[in-house]
Amino acid sequence: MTPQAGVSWSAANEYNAVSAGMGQILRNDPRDGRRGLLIPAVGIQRYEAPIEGFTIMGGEGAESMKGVETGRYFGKSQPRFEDARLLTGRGRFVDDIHPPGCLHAAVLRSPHVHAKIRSIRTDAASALDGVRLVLTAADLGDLAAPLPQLVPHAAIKDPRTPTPLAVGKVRYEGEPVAVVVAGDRYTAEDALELIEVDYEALPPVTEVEAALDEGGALVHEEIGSNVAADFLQVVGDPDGAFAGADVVIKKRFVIDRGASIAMEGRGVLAEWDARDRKLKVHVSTQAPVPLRAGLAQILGLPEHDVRLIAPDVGGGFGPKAIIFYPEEILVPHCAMLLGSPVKWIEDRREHFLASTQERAQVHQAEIAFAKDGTLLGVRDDFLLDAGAYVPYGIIVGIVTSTTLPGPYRVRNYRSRLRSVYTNRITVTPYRGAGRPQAVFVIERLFDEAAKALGMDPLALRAKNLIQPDEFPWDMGMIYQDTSDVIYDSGDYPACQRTAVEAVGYEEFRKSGKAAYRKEGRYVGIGVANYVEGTGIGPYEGARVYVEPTGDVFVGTGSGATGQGAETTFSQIAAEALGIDPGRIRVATGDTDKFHWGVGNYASRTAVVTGSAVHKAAVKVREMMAKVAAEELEAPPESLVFDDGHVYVEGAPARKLTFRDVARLANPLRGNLPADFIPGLEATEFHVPKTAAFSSGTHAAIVEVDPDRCDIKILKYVIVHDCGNMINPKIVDGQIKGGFAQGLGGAFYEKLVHDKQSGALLTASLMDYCVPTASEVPEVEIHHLVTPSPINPLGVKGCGEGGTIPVPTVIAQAVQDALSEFGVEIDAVPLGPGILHSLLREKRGGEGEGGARP
Ligand code: MCN
Ligand code: SMO
Repeated sequence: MTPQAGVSWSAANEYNAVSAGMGQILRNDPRDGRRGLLIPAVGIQRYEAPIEGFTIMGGEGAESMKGVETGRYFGKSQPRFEDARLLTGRGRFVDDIHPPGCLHAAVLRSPHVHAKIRSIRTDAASALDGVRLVLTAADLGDLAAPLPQLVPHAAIKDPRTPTPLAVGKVRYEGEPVAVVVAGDRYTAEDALELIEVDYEALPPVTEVEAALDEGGALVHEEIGSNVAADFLQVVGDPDGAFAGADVVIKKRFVIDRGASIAMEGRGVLAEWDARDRKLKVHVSTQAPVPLRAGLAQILGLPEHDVRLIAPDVGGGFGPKAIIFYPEEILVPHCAMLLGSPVKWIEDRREHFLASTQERAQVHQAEIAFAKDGTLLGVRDDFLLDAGAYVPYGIIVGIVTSTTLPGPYRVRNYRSRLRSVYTNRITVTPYRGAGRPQAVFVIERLFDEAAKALGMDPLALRAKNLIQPDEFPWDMGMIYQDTSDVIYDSGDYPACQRTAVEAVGYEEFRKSGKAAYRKEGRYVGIGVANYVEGTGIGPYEGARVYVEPTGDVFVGTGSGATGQGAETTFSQIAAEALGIDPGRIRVATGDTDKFHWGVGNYASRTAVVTGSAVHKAAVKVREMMAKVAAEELEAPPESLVFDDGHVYVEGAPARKLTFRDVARLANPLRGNLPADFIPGLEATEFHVPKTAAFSSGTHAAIVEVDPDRCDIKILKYVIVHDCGNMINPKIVDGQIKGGFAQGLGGAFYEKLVHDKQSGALLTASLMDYCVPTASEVPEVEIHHLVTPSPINPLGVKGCGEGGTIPVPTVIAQAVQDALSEFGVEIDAVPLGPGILHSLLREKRGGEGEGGARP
């Protein structure tokens, strides 16, 4: 273990006194804090049982792959099984399901970002022909209570979560105020217009810095402040480090909000069987199992009478992992009241207003170096726009603060995070989840420090990278799942080197840029490193079962939103069992098929669910070996599992099919031993002790047109390390998709709000420009593989790495391209409008297309 100055929790406490008791550290005692953090308020995640009966396999890494023939299916670019369905229009999304007699819900949403509700009149709406039900908070009884908090962080003393329908006040534009159910959506929408709400508009709280002003408007008056949490992590002696520094760079960085814009919006379909008192709910969600547990609890039903199905989900990207949206309670409640199926499908405008968003942060950050370029310390004080509620605790902020040190030897670090309520839709993770901001801050600091030190920015980075022989590297912090931030493995110098060579950095610096200038072109280069904690806890599980036909069923509970889980989990089970993945069927998100798990977010399922699938498959293989060994009269160790057959090594003539073994394992007669267990079935869980840390470097050469203020990416290189790859083609797809979203958040997508009212002006795809195929260039991907030593598959996650450093790299390259103008880019996303005003400022009031330097 790399020696590190420990976390100075006392400093955090001292700090608490200063901040008048608002701040709280995550934990004083590691174990207490961990429990406090993990146990959700309503007991949504019942991880206790699996943890207890669980045998930890972590730590042995490749060791546990022994006895498993590796590389036949695992590691191959097997085409995705789900694509045949998805690409031919046979996917089954929530809105593809049409139960007979289904009614349709529409939600009345607040037009104000902040207002008191004086009164609501619904009689005209109720009287409209075809309307079956109109509900406001007053009609909800106990259900009008705040929704459960997903992650109750100790740092948030008095956390606020939304109520299913607004009670007395609305706190963001789009907040649900009433729900109408009718025979069709048109009628339901018409009825919404007949509901009369008397609002008293309140001053909006929209900018985090202004939200701290004394005497300003409060999102939650009863708290007395807009600060939801004030949280500090301290590593080593940051103040000492700064006191002894030769060069200190201090800057303010601003990252604005972005929206995830999944192709399929959210959707809920609830069917209530009044006779059997069973509820079936289809939800477009990333977290089917916790959602079921929460629904059962809130609606007062036994869990096994609630079936939650996440069918095909057309993108989740984070906001569908929130667990409790108002509609997810309202729709089942209406179905139970009416005894008919009820469906609600989010439209695009609703998606902009009522699906969670992320990114907005303001950092005051500083970095300290010795004059030889040795990194001494980092201090960061940042405000996070939390939106109106904090169901996700301070997860995004913790991820930012723990990601900021990146691949560098940051031995002295202080990170203060204030999570601030605003009158905006709630913030929860969105692909990258707090990391794009962190990378922007640290990488921009490095660039500015390099200038001050007179060093090449990449040489300065290289000098301070954690070296391959320094793992495990303890960052001295606590991660989002309350595990310690301990980097498990990586080769950061190789990542940077590979990217630098592939993009042609030296050549560009030496002559490339000047050559472009001669042609009158403004071209710049950007390079950024990142480290990403993936595969976090608490746990996932899997059930592997050999059908009587010899085919294999794999049940998992983490759901899937397009990542290819059916394919990769098949490959993992196939590898362990020795059967073609095509004969394996994977269930991802149906609580009738597997009812333990947490969800697909934080790039965690390859590591956590994947490891559970592997363990369960290995267990089933052992069971099969026992049965087959008896039949073939040979020791189990001598058996070969190959292409759905089992035979004794060297004697393939006499082989059993999986079907034979399945039948032998479930005999209809015979003298069975007292401890006999029928069938070939095993359930296993995986509990990661710490995250598995993926890493990478992105590098780009970008041309800027200073008149049109547009950019063109001439070259984009991604070096990516997610350990062993289950399916390299899927990993590439994840990286490319992530890159496209990163690029959107770097340059094209911008949520613009009205300055006065705070209302969103870009709530459509006409105004919020998601990049299309013409903006997204081909990327050159290089894989580096440093297997994770802390899970049996040696894998790390890859779902978000494509997104994380993109805004940073684009910002760097644009700044470099425009270096003659002296433009400094300390805010993202960019965009033509912003480039235009930056340039106009520098060109010194000479108006449009002013003088060149
Ligand atoms: N994989 C692999 N080898 C590895 C790591 C992963 O083959 N070493 C495969 C996995 O088996 C899985 C895919 O790559 O098929 C992504 O795995 P992982 O990184 O574990 O991410 P999750 O499955 O947990 O998915 C969540 C992640 C997140 S957090 C966001 S946000 C995001 C992302 O996935 N949302 C997505 N990628 C997405 N892709 C699609 N199509 N849709 C989304 O909503
Ligand atoms: S933002 Mo991804 O669902 O962690």
